[in-house]
Amino acid sequence: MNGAQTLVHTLADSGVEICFGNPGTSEMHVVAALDHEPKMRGVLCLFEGVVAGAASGYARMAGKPAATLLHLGPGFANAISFLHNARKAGQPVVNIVGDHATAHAQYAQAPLTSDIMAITGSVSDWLYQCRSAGEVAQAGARAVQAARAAPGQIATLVLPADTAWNEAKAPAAPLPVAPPRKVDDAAIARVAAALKNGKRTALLLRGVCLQQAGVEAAGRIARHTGARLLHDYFTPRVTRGEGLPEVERIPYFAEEIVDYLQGLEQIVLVGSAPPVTFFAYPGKPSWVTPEGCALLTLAEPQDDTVGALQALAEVLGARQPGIVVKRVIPDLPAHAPLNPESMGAIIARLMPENAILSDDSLTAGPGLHKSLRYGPRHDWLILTGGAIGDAPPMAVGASLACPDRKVIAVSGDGAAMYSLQALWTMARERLDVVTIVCANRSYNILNIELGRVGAFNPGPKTLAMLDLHNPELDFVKLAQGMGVEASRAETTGEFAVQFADAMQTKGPRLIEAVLPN
Ligand SMILES: Cc1ncc(C[n+]2csc(CCOP(=O)(O)OP(=O)(O)O)c2C)c(N)n1
Ligand SMILES: [Mg+2]
Repeated sequence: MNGAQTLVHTLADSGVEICFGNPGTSEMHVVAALDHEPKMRGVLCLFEGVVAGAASGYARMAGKPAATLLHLGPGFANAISFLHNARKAGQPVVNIVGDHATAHAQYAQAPLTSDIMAITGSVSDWLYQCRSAGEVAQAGARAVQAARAAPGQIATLVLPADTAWNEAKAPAAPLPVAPPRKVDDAAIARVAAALKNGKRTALLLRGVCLQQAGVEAAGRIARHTGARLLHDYFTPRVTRGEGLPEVERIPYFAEEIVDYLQGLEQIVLVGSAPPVTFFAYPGKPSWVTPEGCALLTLAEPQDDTVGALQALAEVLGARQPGIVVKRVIPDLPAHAPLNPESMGAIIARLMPENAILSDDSLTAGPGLHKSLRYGPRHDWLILTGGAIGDAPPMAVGASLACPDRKVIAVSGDGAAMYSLQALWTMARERLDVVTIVCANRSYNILNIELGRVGAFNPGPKTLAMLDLHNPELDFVKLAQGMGVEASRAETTGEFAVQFADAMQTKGPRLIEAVLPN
C-alpha cells in the first residue's frame, strides 16, 4: 500500500464516506486510491468553491465531515471563502491538500510552489503537513478526530506528493471523538433561577439545538416561562415549520435589530455569541444587546446544547409541549409579474414535507421567509460567513447527504455567478435539486447599502458597478449548457407551473425567476 491508499482507507474507516474534489497532478495517487476503497464516494466539482460549499452542506445535513481534495496552495485558495462560511457555521470538514513532493518544494521557481501553510492556515482550526508516507494514515485519523470536535472544525492535511506515492504500512484505526461537553448543573440552575425572576427574556439558539430535539425542548421552556426564542439571521441550519415551536429570526439591518430586541432584560446564550450587526454603519451601533440587558450563558458552542435545554426544561418542570406552528397554505397569488412575496407564497404552497432549503436569496429572502414561517416541516440552511454564492454548492452536499429529500436552492443572480459550476455536479450526480435564481438583474442589496453607508448621489459609474443588465445573464442557457433542465418564469402563473413540475419530478432543475429590482 502507498500513503494515499492508507489515507483513503483510514478516512473511510473513520466514517468519512464522500470526497468532493478537484484534483491535479499532485493528488493523482489519492484519486487512484478511491478505486480501492468501496466505502468512499468521489464527487468531482469543477471549481474548488463548489468543493468547499458541498462539504459544508453535506456536514450540515449528515452531521459528520466529508473530505475535500484540493490542488496545492492555489486550489485551496479557491476554496477559502466557502471554507470560511463552513467555519463560521461550526461545521466539520477534512481537507486533503496535495503539495509538491518534499524534494521539489525547495524550488520556489516551480509554478505551484506557494506558502501553503499560510494559505491553508487562514481558515483551518487544525493543520498538519505530512513528512513521510508512514505517518499519513495516523495523520488522517487525527484530522477526522479534529474535524469532529464539537461543534465541528476545519481540519486540513497537507500531503506532499511523495508521502502519497511512497510505500506505507497500513491504515490507522479511527480515533475516539469526544462527545460535546456536558453543561454542569450549576449553570443550568443559574439560568433556571434567572428564568423565574420575571424579567423579559429571550433564548438565543445556535448549532445542533436548532434541530428538532433542541427546538422542542426550547419550546417547552418558552411555554412555561414566556421567554422568546431567537436565532441569528445567518445560522447554519434550522429545522422548522409545521408541528415545531417557532424560533424567531433576528432581522438583518442594525436599526431593525435594535427595535426587535428592544425591551429585553436578559438574553440567554445557547451555543451562540451575543448578537452584533453584519457591518458597521456611520453613527449606528454594532453591539445590539439592549442597554442594561443581562447576558447569561447556558451553553457554549462546543457544549451539548440540546442536553442543556432538555435539562433546563426538566429543572423548570416545563413538561408541556411548546406552542407549535400550524401550517398555513397560502393561496395561489393572482396572475401578475412575479415578486419575492408571490414567489415565497408559491414555494410555501407547493414544496413537499421535509424539503431542504439552501438559502442565499439576499433581497428576495424576506418574502420567502415570511411565507415559509408557516410552511411544511423543512430544514433551512443559510449562508453563514457572508461569502455569497454558497447556496448551489451547499445544495449539492445536502442532496448527497439526504438523497431521498427534495432540495431547493434559492440564490441571488449575482450570488449564483460565484459558483454556477455546481449545476454540472448536480447533473452528473443526478441530484434531486431545484435551483431558483432570483434574477433581478442587479446587486440589489448593494444599491440599498450605498445609501445606508452614507454614499449619496451615486453617478453612472457607481451605479454600473452594481448593475447586471448589460449584458443580461441567461441562466436558462447557462444551466442547459451544464446539463440541467431549465426554464424562465416572469409571472406568478409561469412560476407556479414550473415550480409544481419541479416538485413532482426528480432530478436537477433550474428556474430563472425574473424579479423586479
Ligand atoms: C465572496 C463575496 N464577494 C462579494 C460580496 C459582496 N456582495 C454582497 S451582496 C452582493 C451582491 C448580491 O447580489 P445578488 O446575489 O444578485 O442579490 P440581490 O442583492 O440582488 O438580492 C455582493 C457582490 C460578498 N458578500 N461575498
Ligand atoms: Mg440580484
